[in-house]
Amino acid sequence: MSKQTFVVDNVRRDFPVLNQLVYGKPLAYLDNAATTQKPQIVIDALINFYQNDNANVHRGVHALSERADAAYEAARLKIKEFIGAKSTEEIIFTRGATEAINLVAYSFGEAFIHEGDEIIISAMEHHANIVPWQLLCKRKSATLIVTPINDKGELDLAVFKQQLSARTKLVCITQMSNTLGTINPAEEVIALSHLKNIPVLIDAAQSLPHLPIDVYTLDCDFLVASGHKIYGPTGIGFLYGKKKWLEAMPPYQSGGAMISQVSFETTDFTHLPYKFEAGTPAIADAIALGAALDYLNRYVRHDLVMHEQALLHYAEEKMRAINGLRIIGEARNKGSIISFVLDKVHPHDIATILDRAGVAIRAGHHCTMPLMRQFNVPATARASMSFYNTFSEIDQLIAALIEAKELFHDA
Ligand code: ALA
Repeated sequence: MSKQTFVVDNVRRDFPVLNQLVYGKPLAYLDNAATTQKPQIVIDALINFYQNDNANVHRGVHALSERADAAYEAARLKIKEFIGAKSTEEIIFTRGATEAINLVAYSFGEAFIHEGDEIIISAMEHHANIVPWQLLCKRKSATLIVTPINDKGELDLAVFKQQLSARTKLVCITQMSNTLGTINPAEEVIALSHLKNIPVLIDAAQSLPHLPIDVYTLDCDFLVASGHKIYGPTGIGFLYGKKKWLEAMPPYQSGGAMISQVSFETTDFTHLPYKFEAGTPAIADAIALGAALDYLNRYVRHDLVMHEQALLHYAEEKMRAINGLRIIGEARNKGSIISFVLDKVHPHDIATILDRAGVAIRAGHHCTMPLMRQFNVPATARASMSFYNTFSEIDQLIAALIEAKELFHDA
């Protein structure tokens, strides 16, 4: 299919929510790492499903059920193709990246983690890629090992290499930090781990919206992502897993749809991917996630990435010129996320002042409390850009930041 030329003003018209005033100012939505806005095609997919096709999947023979089933499975196929998986059997729908990680922690953990084993994560992980492993280690008397990062927010690969051992049974690393924007060298992490036959889970919740990913080339064993961060609905996401692992793993949740035979004595489970999809799934949301991927496929991904990178560099340069502003996370390879602190102004106050200027950012620990401790800050303010953002929105952000600074410094 031929691709459309990327023109930011045209793209913005596809996202109705962007066209509004907040406190009388044009909305500059710069909280894309928390959740992205939805193009009309995604909103239409949700409406269309409930208006015309609503039925359960894998159960009925009536027309609506067959339509729902076909659209749900078409969405799975779109994900498979979007990430370059070999088969739709390797794509499990989940509520999001968090549930996908929990699935692996429980199921892979049940089968393959034993007393004395080690699981490696990095110091920049989101709580969703820390806590499930912590709980698993507790259940199994295993040990959680943390790979450190340097002051720029880059993974220490030399230490990582030393940490890999015969005890290591799994490596779980984010491909792009939601707080620092750091893009980790996932290929190297995976290659180093595979040299010792250690499987790797990649948290792509932040990277998938910003980087073209091909799981086949990447050769990761698992990859997780959330729909709402890639222009789809909330409450839907997926786990990619190599078939050899998914087949060897026991079910995570049990109930309807994941069985082939049930008696009161015993149950046989059905095949992939349904073995891991107990109960009625988020059907409309899965279909709308497929629509979000259709939307991205209209463009050359590289063009979207280049625009986001240009916004990132423009914003960073302007921010560096503000006295007393410190950017947290200065990795050489970064996605379009900027965490920062401003002398004498609490991040929550920054976010509140910016909000009054129509600029939406996030302030807090961003579900990365250990990272806040490393950088010795209680919280940061965070601006995160998408391809639908503009340079004038960055100017709006910078003007509001200067205003915030003056307000507090003159006080
Ligand atoms: N993980 C999301 C964020 O970084 C919620 O804001």
